[in-house]
Amino acid sequence: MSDLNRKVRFQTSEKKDGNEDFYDNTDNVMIYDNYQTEGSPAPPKLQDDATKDQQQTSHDKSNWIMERNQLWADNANLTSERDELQSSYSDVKSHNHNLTQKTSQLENENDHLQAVNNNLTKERDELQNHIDKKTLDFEASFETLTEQRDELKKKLTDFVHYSQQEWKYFSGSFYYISSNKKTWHESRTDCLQRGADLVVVNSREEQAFINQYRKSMWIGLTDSEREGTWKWVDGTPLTTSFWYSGEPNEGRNEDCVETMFYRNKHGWNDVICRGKKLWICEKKMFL
Ligand SMILES: [Ca+2]
Ligand SMILES: [Ca+2]
Ligand SMILES: [Ca+2]
Repeated sequence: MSDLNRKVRFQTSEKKDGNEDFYDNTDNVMIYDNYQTEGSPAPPKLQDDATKDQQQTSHDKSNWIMERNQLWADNANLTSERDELQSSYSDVKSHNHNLTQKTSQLENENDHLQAVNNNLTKERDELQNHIDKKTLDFEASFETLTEQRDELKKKLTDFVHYSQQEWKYFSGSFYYISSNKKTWHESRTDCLQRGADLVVVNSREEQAFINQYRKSMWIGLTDSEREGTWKWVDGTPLTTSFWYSGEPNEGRNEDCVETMFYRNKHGWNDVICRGKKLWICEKKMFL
């Protein structure tokens, strides 16, 4: 510091003697910078030093102002940068918050979709099981229907066939009445060859249907297996009978039965099986 180096110097060149001049010349006391002792080179002239000091001070002041201005400018820049960073930080923070919310929403949506997917999978499996069961049911039904259709086709074919052969239809059966005469066994064989059998009389109505032909004909009833035990050709026992008055009488080993039209009356009669008579076949249709 230049202030610390200031010393007092007298202008000895004008001192003549003693202390009296000392006081007279106190007005000439000058302050120097960079004082040097006696014998050193003379200090610079006062006028030059003052000017230099002023110039230095002015220069320092100018520098300080410049530095201060620079610092203000730097401060302003830093403040601006800080504000920008603060703003950016806020944006990032806000963005991060939004992302967190979005992530949370997506997780919720994902959970919801997972639940929906699970439900749909379950429903699909149930539907698949239902479809599989229905398919099996349908296949079974289809098989049954196919069988029924085949049966109906066969029945229709039979119906057409027996109709064309001039068989007579009555209450679920076709009937064939022969035009020639044979033994009971030969007659039954003929019916079997036609896909039928000798008639089994199941009701009064059926007997009435047969009576309208006003003929004597073999029917499918016999006691040839066991005397007195009448049995139809389909294996069923006799329950409802329409015997002619006085029949069955067994006569001469009479084991086969005809439905007889005699003296304007209808009824059954047991006769020997080897006699030759007309016969009537029955073909059940089960329509
Ligand atoms: Ca019958
Ligand atoms: Ca008999
Ligand atoms: Ca008889």
